[in-house]
Amino acid sequence: MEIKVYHQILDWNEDVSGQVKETLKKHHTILINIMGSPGAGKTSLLKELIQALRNKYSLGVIEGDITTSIDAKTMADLGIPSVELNTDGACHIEAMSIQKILPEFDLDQIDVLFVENIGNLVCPAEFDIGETMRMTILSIPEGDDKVVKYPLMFTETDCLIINKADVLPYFDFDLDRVQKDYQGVNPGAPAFVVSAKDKSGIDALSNYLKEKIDALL
Ligand SMILES: Nc1nc2c(ncn2[C@@H]2O[C@H](COP(=O)(O)OP(=O)(O)O)[C@@H](O)[C@H]2O)c(=O)[nH]1
Ligand SMILES: [Mg+2]
Ligand SMILES: [Zn+2]
Repeated sequence: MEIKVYHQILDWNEDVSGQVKETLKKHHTILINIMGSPGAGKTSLLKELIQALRNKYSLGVIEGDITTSIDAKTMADLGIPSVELNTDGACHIEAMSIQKILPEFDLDQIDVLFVENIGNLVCPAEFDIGETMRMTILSIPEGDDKVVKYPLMFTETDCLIINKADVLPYFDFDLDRVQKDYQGVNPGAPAFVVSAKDKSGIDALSNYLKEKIDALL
């Protein structure tokens, strides 16, 4: 299948995220911004969430990548409308690019549009891309000090997903510490411990998302 590729636009326009929000609202589409380090499991979890949600909602995906179409192809292979946003090396996505890509989707037919942001724990959190909600993924091999080291990524989000629970026995990763640190920077926000590999915790996460989506749609 041929993958449509867009290149990132970097003209600064602070009104654009507001315009994206307006467009999405008009079409009753929710945009979910998925953030986390390279390799945290963004694509793997998105695949699981698509399977869990696709019977109830119509879905679409924008795959941010600095060069390749690998993740966009994964989504297209699942039969989900999918467009790649190629940032040509840039380390985050901006709203201008989302605005340009939206016409690729028949938004009246899409309830939830996922955006897999560029793998990076720093600047994606600084840019409002017009999203309705954000999810931050941290995986166990990355270490349990990341919430305190990269606070913005954990403050400016709606929920934390701690992925790769299946490898917890092999790492000195203090789950309680991470949950506590997260509550410290983002009080009351939910955290989910999951594994995209053995599927543990995926039901709880998808039930939370269904509740959120139903309340927002
Ligand atoms: N053991 C384990 N490996 C995982 C899990 N989730 C993802 N991976 C692996 O981690 C690597 C990176 O995953 P990917 O979804 O591409 O991460 P992304 O770069 O954040 O999109 C791949 O080799 C996945 O198979 C998990 O829950 N447990
Ligand atoms: Mg990926
Ligand atoms: Zn950046």
